[in-house]
Amino acid sequence: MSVVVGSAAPGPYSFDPSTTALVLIDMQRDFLLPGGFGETLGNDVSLLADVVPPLQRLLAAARAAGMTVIHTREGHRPDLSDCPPAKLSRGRPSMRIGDVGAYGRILVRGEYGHDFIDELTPAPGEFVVDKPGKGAFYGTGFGDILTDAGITHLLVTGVTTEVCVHTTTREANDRGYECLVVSDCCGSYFPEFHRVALEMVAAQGGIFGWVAESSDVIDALSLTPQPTEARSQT
Ligand code: TIU
Repeated sequence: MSVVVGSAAPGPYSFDPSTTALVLIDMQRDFLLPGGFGETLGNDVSLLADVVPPLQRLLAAARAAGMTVIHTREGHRPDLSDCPPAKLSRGRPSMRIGDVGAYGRILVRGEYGHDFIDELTPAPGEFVVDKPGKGAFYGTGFGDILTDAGITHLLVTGVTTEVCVHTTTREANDRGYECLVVSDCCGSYFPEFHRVALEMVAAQGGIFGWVAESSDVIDALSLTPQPTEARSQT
């Protein structure tokens, strides 16, 4: 059964929760916690903290509706063989990927900082995709997960709006997925980039997606019949 987010830009967004995945992009300690990679890049990580409460609410609503949930993590193998020089040398950070920071080796798989923040830990049965790049498709099984689950629509959330959220949304749209970017569930170290990145998604008639606030998505999801498991408990 499809539900509609009537307030979405550039126009109403219809989706069937059974063929829609909630995608949480890179809600990792390295990006969100003081002392992590985000901060070593010179960023004010407190700007990302506002994303957490609405994303927790949206995740709860998606779980209640029985939706597919996919969490991504940006990071690399301990030998950094999947981190090209073009990425390793990018910018002028005080520390680089693979260096030992406050939360272990920065953006290295298996390290404390690479893992998800405590508030948004994956539940059993949810997918975790480790990605070496900005987009969720490159070098991962993300595309196969979507195909195998019969997914046609994505609710895209996470950090940062203009980097990994944008790259993933663009890649997904090129592959035929209908994407809604949930505005208050995405965040950037640069408020202006966040605002403009959202405008870019919905401009030109929704050139690669839709944009809406989480409260309106949650309202739409509340109209979804509860999955069998939840129903049998009532
Ligand atoms: N996840 C993600 O967006 N990775 C970044 O490196 N983003 C920055 O904005 N730096």
